[in-house]
Amino acid sequence: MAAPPIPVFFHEAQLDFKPMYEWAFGEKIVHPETTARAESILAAVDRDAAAFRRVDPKEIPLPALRAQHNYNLLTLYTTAAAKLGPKETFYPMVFPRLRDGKGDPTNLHQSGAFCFDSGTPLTHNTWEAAGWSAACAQGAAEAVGRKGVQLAYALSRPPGHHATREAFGGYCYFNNNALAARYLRRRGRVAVVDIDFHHGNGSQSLFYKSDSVLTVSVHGDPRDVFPYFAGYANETGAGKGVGFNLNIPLERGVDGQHYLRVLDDYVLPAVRHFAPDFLVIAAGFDTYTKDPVGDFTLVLDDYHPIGERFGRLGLPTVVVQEGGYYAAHLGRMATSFLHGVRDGQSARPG
Ligand code: Q9C
Ligand code: ZN
Repeated sequence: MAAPPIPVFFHEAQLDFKPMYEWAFGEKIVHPETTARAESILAAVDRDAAAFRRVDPKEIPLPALRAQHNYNLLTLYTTAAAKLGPKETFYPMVFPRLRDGKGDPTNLHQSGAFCFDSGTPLTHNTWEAAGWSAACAQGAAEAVGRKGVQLAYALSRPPGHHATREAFGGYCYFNNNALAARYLRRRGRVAVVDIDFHHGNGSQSLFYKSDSVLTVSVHGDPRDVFPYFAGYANETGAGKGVGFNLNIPLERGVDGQHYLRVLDDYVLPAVRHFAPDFLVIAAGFDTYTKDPVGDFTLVLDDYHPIGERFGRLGLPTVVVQEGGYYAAHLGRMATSFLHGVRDGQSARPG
């Protein structure tokens, strides 16, 4: 029996957000988190109508955002929407040493109180785009949690895994994959596996004290790459969450064979041992060899077998889009990966 098409959650308003540039190691560069990324994925999905169907998300209920994020963060985004013109962009510049959530979210000059890096701009439609991006994750989680869909994909853009309860950063404004996990947690135990090139510091922090959500992240060694201050192997959880966070930092240059071995030897056994009811995959494709930000060396053909490994876990699965900046091939990476998950799910048991 052929598997039903995979729902792809996406809202057109996510295309209106256009971060312009970023300072990277002294250079002013075109911002890597472009609309072309989403367009590449949409084109690949539309070319493959037998496997995918597009779904418009419903607006995410405000209480769902408020349950996860400091209200000041929402106010800050609506402040940007109200105060910035369509051509304006605002980069936080002054960061108080302690981010205790104190600052005036109606004053953009204090936005550094709710932000941890200088590459994540506010514009007049950050709120709109980030809200719909979160809605995609919520919609995909509902499809899996409530409607019994085995695999759903949130084409979330801007991405989310760096966003914490009270701070944006790393191109992320709301933590989309954590919203999906939070939704599913009401119905069972959830494993969040983050395969973006960068450590999922936001998702880690949001579930750090939880024993009902396992967070696992495989990423470039934070001694050398963003987010620098989190992602180390000795971060294993706190309180009753001790043992429910797993970080696997890897050296630069890791290839597909090495990556699959890490999944087989560490990631999949940890997920199986946890025995979750649901799987959320924070799927970044900045592990690609041509990616301008990441420095692993995976090739296009690696993403199907990676997806297949996760599919063979036989769990209802939400895939949430994270990074991946080689836009021209991003659609092929995302769709190969999703085909892999689906093929793994239907190959099971095996
Ligand atoms: N341009 C995600 O992949 N900037 N975020 C590094 C080099 C931060 C990446 C500087 C990279 C954040 C979701
Ligand atoms: Zn990334």
